[in-house]
Amino acid sequence: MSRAAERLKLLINHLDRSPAAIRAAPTSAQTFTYSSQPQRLRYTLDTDLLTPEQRLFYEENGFILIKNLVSEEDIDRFRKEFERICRREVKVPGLVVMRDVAIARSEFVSDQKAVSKLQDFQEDPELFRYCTLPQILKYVECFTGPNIMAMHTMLINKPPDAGKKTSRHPMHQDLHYFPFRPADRIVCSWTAMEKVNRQNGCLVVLPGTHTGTLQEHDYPEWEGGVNKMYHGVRGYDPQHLRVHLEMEKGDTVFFHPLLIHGSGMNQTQGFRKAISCHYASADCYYIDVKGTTQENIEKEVKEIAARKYALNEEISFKDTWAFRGRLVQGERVSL
Ligand SMILES: O=C(O)CCC(=O)C(=O)O
Ligand SMILES: [Fe+2]
Repeated sequence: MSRAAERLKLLINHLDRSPAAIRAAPTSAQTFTYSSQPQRLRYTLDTDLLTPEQRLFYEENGFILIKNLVSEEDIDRFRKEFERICRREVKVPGLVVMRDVAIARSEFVSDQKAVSKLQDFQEDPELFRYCTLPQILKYVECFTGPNIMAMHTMLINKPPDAGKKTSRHPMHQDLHYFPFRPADRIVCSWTAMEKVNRQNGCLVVLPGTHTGTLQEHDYPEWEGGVNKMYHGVRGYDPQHLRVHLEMEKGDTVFFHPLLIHGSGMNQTQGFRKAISCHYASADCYYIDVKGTTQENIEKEVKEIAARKYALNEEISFKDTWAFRGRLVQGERVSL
């Protein structure tokens, strides 16, 4: 048994007697109970990186925040590359540039300001470097295991709200977008590119919701409009504890794809930036989403892909993922 495992065993035995001891943050009533039969850890793997306390925190809450993980220098380089893309100085194959509904509809604004999100930057060597940073992959491995695929990449440039609250991101579970499983071997890393807080629309999470199931998602009925692909979870308990993840530049949160999360309005004049990647174990497998709550997103993604790649024949939901995914560690087994 490794040292960490030994420590963990000791800790769990200890916890059986004092459950309150490691509750680093308040959580709702559901989830982890400390019985005389220690529960198996199902959301984290035994690597030597996470402390027992960190593992238990993720098991119970579905996320973990690591301070100061990405250097200022790296973040500044990502920001510069983002600006080059906005100025159209570089052309990146496959890149999706999204514009905020309110801003895109308003009178002329310079390109940089209209961009609310970049997606699929796997062919941009500078931005994709984020997905390969060794200090990130070391954490990712605790959730995915050693064979790691970078499946989905985003740089979010949350614009100042134009008064219609369209800068909000509705509460959702990222697994809604993914036709691969198992969910427990998928993790998102999300790094603040500047200080994020409630004023500029930090992430909001509902701790413990990763232990639930995938819910039905759809466009929320918001008066000001909703950004494309920003589906929201239909029914969740509005009374559930919410945690606002206020972070400094370089801080990184890792979270489970079933964790219900979103982000609030950006009430500042600045563009709140974050960079993120969804990783999955290369041992994951694709599922058929026919007859599931994911049928609506499958339809939308297929339509967008057909237009984007001007294809005559239909592209499957699975293929839209299979060709965007990139191996970043280990062996490409199945995805
Ligand atoms: O950065 C944000 O505002 C949240 C983005 C998010 O959760 C997503 O795009 O899935
Ligand atoms: Fe998300």
